[in-house]
Amino acid sequence: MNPSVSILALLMACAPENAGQASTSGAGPLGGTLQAIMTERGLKEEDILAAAKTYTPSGKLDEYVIMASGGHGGNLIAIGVPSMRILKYVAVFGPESWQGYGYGGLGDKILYEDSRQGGKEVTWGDVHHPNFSETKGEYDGKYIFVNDKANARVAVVDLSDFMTKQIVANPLVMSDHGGAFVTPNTEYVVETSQYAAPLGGRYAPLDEYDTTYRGAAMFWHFDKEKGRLDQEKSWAIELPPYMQDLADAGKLESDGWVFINSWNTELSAGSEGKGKPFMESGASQNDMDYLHVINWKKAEQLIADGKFDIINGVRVISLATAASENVLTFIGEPKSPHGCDVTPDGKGIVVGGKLDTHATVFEFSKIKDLIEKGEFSGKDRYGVNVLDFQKSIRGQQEIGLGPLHTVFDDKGFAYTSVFLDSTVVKWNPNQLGQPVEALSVQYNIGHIMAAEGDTVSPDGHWVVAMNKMAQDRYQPVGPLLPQSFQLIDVSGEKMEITYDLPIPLGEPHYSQMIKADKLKPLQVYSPVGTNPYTDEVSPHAVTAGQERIERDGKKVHVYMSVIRSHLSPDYIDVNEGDEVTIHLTSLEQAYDQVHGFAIDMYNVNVSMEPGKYEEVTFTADRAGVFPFYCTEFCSALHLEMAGYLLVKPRE
Ligand code: RUQ
Ligand code: CUA
Repeated sequence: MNPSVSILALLMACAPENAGQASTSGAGPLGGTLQAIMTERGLKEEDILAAAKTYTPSGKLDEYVIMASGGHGGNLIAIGVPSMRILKYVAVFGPESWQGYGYGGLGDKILYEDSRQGGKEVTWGDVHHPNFSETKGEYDGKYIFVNDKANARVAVVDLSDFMTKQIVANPLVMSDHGGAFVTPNTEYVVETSQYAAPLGGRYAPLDEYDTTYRGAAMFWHFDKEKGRLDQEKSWAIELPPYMQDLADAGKLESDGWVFINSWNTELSAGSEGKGKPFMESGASQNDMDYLHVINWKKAEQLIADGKFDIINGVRVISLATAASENVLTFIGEPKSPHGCDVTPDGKGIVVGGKLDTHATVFEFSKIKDLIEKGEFSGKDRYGVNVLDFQKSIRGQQEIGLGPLHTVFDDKGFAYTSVFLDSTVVKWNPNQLGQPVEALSVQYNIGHIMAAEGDTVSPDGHWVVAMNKMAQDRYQPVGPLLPQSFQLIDVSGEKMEITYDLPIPLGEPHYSQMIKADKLKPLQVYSPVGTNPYTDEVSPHAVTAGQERIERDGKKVHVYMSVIRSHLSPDYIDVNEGDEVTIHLTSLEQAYDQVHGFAIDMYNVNVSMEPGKYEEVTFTADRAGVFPFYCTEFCSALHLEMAGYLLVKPRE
């Protein structure tokens, strides 16, 4: 729209009262009221325009869904676009009581057992980069994968019910960052290390940083039939201790390759207690670090040929093999690199630099050519071939101070987040030179995301600035402030901020935005008794009339049905010390008829969506009378949906 046309005038011209009239004098009832509200609230025309672009009337659905990392909240956040309404927090790496995740139900196995590494129980995660599953380079709406930087784990969230179905712990490294990136047909979910350490969780003093400390790129094989990562078919490549950072998988022309940046070719391990500089300056000495170029199709072949070692149960291509086979090659990248984003056509790789003013665009065809011809400019200290920087790049784009991440639209433009300048810079990766436009955002933007932005065909229209700071944007709520998303309309000639959304539960790192009609979520679990973790009807599910309590020595099995508005059986008599298992079946098949099941004082709490099977097991180690009840206001007689657990004391 031409901004010089008065929006107010337009609105009034459209008002039914003005139909057929040429006058836009502002006298009509709508115009009059709108004008009064604008005056009263101090709104400008562009505010009204932004509201019109994003306001979504009651009952209207959003066109896109964002799945955002919830950072150290350990969760994922589903957000509608353009309304920016928060739709759901999806519990992933930490317990969450609304979804009944981590309070005695079936999800506990995923959260507390499967995700253990070295025996420690970890109940939080630092979610970094969510990635949708892809088919032919397009989001297919089936799964989303996230990594946990803090504990080197990857989770699979099923988008049929927005539940976490699997968490795997990386057996090699202690922390990750370059994840969870998918290859264009979700053959693999890539997870690369961040802070180097001896692989497999061994001890070694910091003196051995250069000789013993290592990074790794883990290629988790995804079994699309089962919808789970297959640990047996997964493998890894050993990497130098250069602190690998962001990563991205090649697509189209560069399919079969993965790119990872890094920021510590200095091999700084901090002060080491020896008066050396902190990592902050120790790792910022060199003007260039190394972009890691990995030929994963070739690596897959090496694995098939048996050219691997086994570390902690994982097949690992050694650094020496990766180097000699050119499965791994390096190219210099300036300065304090961050962000590594492959262009939608797969031809370019854009790398930002936290201490640089440019984004560097690497040209895949040049890289491939140099590797094929064996034209290297040298080797790094670990024997990995290094390509000449100038011969590998398309060029460099002037951006501003501290470019980080880059996303793409449908018109061939790139949008880079610029942390220090607090701007979004629009530029053309095929026509490097002057940026097209810089938009100020509030403040210190980290990640940036675009509609369908990581696919081979981004949608354009919407870009989201994921800002790290928001000091004066929202009503103050104490020294810990929410993070801030700004929805930017990039469809017009100028970028416009249309909505500010505070994110009050963790610091998001990255997100993706999918066309809403690609998502086909379930309304109910069907048939009745479906175990959401197996997608099959549980052999322990009940139908109406089959409810019962069975006792086998000190083991008590309760087969309970859940339906408006009773839990059946509604009393459970056990002895102190008994091991109690309650098999719960929701007999509901009506959409949105959700119940819950909680036992007071026993830390038992599960969510019972229609048709769902759940199972809780606990030891009745506290004698007394414990009411249990339904936790969702499901019907007029919801309060009556309750019963008693009676635990008879030992003599
Ligand atoms: S990374 S701000 Cu947040 Cu995981 Cu670039
Ligand atoms: Cu069922 Cu409340």
